[in-house]
Amino acid sequence: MADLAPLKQAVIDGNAKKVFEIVKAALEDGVDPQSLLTEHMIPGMLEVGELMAEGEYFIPEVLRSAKAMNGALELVEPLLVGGDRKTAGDVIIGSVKGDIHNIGKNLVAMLLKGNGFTVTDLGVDVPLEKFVDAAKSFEGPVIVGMSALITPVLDEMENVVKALEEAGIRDRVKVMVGGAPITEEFANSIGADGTASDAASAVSLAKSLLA
Ligand code: B1M
Repeated sequence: MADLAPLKQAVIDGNAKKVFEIVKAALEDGVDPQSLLTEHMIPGMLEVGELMAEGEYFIPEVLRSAKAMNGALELVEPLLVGGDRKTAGDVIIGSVKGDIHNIGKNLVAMLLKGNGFTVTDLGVDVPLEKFVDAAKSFEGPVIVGMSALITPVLDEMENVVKALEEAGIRDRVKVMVGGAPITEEFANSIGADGTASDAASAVSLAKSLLA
């Protein structure tokens, strides 16, 4: 049986090889991929955030951890995403303009796909026109999901909501926002339709928004 104890520390150390090997061995042993994320890898990234806030870690160290995490996510993704099935709905997702964090956004996209949603991932640092154009390209209901991890970019979420209104498509577009600094109050204040604190809750929210 794969030894999972060192996985969190390997993420903190940014040891991509070790993270990849532990995750690979665990998956071969039949360990639940979601528990690898929620019990080991995400807590590792959160500790990296604390080390960054304390001035112990700087960008190079944080980037190493992010690369280690993203490398192993490639192993986890096919298992979370699963095979073909009827779509549960369409979701456009991206990290807003000015924000290049993508780990949380990628996890949300992965879990949505795993739950049958068709996901258009616009990537990071996405200008509002891209969100609006993508939403316009759908005729029926669609969710626009925006992720933000840093407070200076939060206004951009409100700008996108306003731009969707100005484009005359707000009535058929649901807006979902998320990321560490996002609160329910903030989501309400910008006119979003909902927020979720993690990827699993994002799936439940997406289901309820399109129900
Ligand atoms: Co940055 N960074 N970072 N960083 N970084 C944070 C966010 C920070 C909290 C660290 C700290 O100081 N403690 C801080 C933000 C402070 C603030 O503004 N409130 C910070 C800062 C300041 C910065 C820079 C400004 C640093 C600098 O340059 N001086 C810079 C900004 C760059 C930019 O975006 N313009 C920067 C850069 C970076 C790296 C590039 C080095 C790297 C990102 C690499 C990458 O993503 N590929 C990085 C990282 C890794 C972090 C921390 C350490 C980890 C983020 C992460 O991956 N978390 C982060 C500390 C922290 O968050 N505690 C930090 C794990 C991930 C699974 O969680 O992303 O929260 P999270 O996603 C969750 C939920 O939030 C939710 O579900 C996800 C899964 O459970 N969720 C959604 C997310 N999106 C959602 C969307 C939804 C629904 C739910 O619907 C659409």
